[in-house]
Amino acid sequence: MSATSSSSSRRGAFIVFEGLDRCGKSTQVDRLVQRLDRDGHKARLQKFPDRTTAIGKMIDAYLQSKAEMDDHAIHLLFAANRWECAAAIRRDLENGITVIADRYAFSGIAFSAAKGLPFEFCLQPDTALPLPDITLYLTLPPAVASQRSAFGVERYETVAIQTAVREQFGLVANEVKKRHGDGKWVEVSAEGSIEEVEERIWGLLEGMISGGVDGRIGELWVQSDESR
Ligand code: DGP
Repeated sequence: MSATSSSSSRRGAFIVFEGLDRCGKSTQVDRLVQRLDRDGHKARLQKFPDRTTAIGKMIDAYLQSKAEMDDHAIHLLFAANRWECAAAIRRDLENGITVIADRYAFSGIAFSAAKGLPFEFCLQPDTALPLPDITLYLTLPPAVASQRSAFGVERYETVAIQTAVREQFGLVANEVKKRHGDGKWVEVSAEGSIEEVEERIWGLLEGMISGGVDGRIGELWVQSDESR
């Protein structure tokens, strides 16, 4: 993290990246964080799941198929993993730090609903987490993602699962737009070179990051007066 702040009175932006496995999301998140650091912005990367905590270690074992777990139980663990990071996210945003999350509650819903859990059940445990100011959903056809290196290493990396997850992400997008407004969920094509995708993303985020954000941090799935 760098030492200078972009704005003193406005809070930091909470930016979430979502997408199917191997869509290039983590590469883009890393490049964005490096770019902000180079430009002297205060920014922090938050990966979900955060595999470093006690809960994160259980999730990691599950994803690597070293442990089995009931679908509901693992869903709640993923949500608990986000809750244990929520206070730090809120604090950083209030201190003018941009927080960039690699996945968030939207993956939680999409992956668990794709396994057959009821959508409403999937949505509940993340209610009132910090609301992202924008979620960029990187799009790539599952068949293209499956050609990328290392696809298939972890539990969810099959074309059938990724196709089902993509369908659920569509429902999640509708829910975000309905409850929080159209501008909170933006699709970005992840096709093309790494540099091309990076510029596409930067074009969408530059204003919000350099200007900071006005107003209080919202609560996920809780409709405020502004979003009604
Ligand atoms: P990643 O570290 O970004 O490769 O994500 C690990 C895997 O975990 C990926 O297949 C997506 C999945 N995942 C991420 N968050 C959640 C969640 O909240 N619930 C479920 N069921 N799966 C998730």
